[in-house]
Amino acid sequence: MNFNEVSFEFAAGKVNQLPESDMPEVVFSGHSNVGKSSLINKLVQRKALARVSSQPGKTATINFYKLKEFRMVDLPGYGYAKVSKAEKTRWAELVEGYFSQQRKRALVIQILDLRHPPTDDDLHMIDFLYRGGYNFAAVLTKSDKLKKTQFEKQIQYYNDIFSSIEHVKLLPFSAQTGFGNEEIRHLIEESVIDFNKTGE
Ligand SMILES: Nc1nc2c(ncn2[C@@H]2O[C@H](COP(=O)(O)OP(=O)(O)O)[C@@H](O)[C@H]2O)c(=O)[nH]1
Ligand SMILES: [Mg+2]
Repeated sequence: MNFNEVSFEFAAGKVNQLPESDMPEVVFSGHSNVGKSSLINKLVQRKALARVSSQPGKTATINFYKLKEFRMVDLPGYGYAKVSKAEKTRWAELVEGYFSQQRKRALVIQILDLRHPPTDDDLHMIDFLYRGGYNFAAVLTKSDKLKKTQFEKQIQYYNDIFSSIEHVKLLPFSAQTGFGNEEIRHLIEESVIDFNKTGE
């Protein structure tokens, strides 16, 4: 599957601005600063398709990137403490509005920081995805920051956390070294192919 022909397509700040869903979508969700933009850039081997460390708290949009066979949907990061209540409400309306639409969602990638336990917001999101029956996987990022024994301990920790959820895939990753990149691409490819076979 071609991951290199990619272009930014659209930023939606309101539910009624969401573009038509006429291609399989791969959705990226995570806490602000977890490394979502870095993951997206690494997958498509572009330095700055998704901006890294853009100012948190800036107007949150859902960004669409078009590839040959699917779209990447970059949800606004959540959990940034300094965001106003009004902005949090807007975030919730936008993201809930996105998920409430009938769309060609092939896969949701929930990004978590391998070094730390999931936050309450992370757990809320995971619960939402699980209950909603979405095909989702967890990418455990920033793995380069851990030494081998710590790495193994954290992988075990995350395995235990997710043990009650059947079939969820856990994928360790590092945007710095590229570790795990191939596995994530493979999962995306598989999910898009499966989606095209079985339809919505
Ligand atoms: N060491 C390391 N740093 C990372 C990794 N992924 C992201 N970062 C850093 O974490 C910060 C936030 O990354 P960014 O991609 O902007 O996060 P986003 O807010 O979730 O989009 C930046 O300083 C990145 O360079 C990783 O895998 N390893
Ligand atoms: Mg970002």
